[in-house]
Amino acid sequence: QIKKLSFTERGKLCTNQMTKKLFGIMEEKKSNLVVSADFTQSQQILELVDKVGPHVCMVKTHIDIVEDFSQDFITKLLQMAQKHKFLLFEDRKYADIGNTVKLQYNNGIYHVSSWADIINAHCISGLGVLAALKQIGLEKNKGCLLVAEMSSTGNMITAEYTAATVKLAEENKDFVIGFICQNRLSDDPTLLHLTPGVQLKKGSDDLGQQYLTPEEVISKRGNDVIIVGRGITQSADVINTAIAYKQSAYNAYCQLLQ
Ligand code: S5P
Repeated sequence: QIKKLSFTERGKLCTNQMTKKLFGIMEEKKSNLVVSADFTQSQQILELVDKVGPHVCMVKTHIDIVEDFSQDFITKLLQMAQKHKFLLFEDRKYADIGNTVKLQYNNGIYHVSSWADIINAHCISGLGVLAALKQIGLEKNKGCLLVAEMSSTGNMITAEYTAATVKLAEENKDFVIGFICQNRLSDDPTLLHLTPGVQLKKGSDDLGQQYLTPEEVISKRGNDVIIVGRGITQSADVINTAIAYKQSAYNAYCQLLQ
C-alpha cells in the first residue's frame, strides 16, 4: 500500500520555490488536476481556461499549435492564471543540444521563458539540455519537469533511460520539480509525478495514445497529478467534467494519506 504526505506537508519539505507554490495551490484548491488546453485558436483556449480555471492547479499549453498567437494572448492567459490562481506549464518537451534549447526557450516568437512557470524536457541529448534550460530558468525561479516515461504505445523509453532521468532529477532539484511519467519513480516527497494519458474510462485513441483512469494513476500507481486534455476539452459540459476529474483524482490521493 502506497502512503503519501498531504500536499501541505510536502510543500513544507520543499526548498524549490516553484514546487512549494504548486503544492500550496493544490492544497488550497483541493486539486491535483492539470488541464491540457490543446486548442489551435487563442479564443478557444481563453474560454476553456476561464471555465476550468477554478478547478485546476495548472494549465498546460502547446503554444506552437496556436494559429493566431499574439502577445495579447499571453497577457490574457497570464490574467486568467492570476484570476483563477493556477500555474502555466508549456509542454514544449525540449530535447536538442543545450545551445539550441536555450534559444528555443528564450527566443523565437513565443519567448516561453517570459511567461511559462513550468516547462519540460527530454534528457535524451544528455546533460546539456538541462544545463541550458537552467541557465535561463533558474534566475527567473522557473521549474522544469523531466519526461521519464510516456503514455503512447510503442514509445522507445527504456527502464534504464527512466532510471537515469530519475537520477538527473534528484541531482537537480534546484530547477527540476518532478516528472512526466506513468508510474511512481521516486520516493522523494518533494518531487512531483504528473501523468498524462488520463480519461474517466480506460482506452486509447487512433494515434497511439493510451488512457488510464484517475484512480489507477493516483491510488494504484502512486502518481500525484493527472493531466487531462480531450477528456475535458471535447466534453459537452466542460465545467462539470473538469469537476468530475478533479474530485476523482483528489479523492484518490486522499485515500493514500498517512
Ligand atoms: O507521455 C505523454 C506526455 C505528454 S506531456 N503523453 C501525453 O499525452 N502528453 C501530453 O498530454 C500530450 O502532448 C497532450 O497535450 C496531453 C494528452 O492529451 P489527451 O487529449 O490525450 O488527454
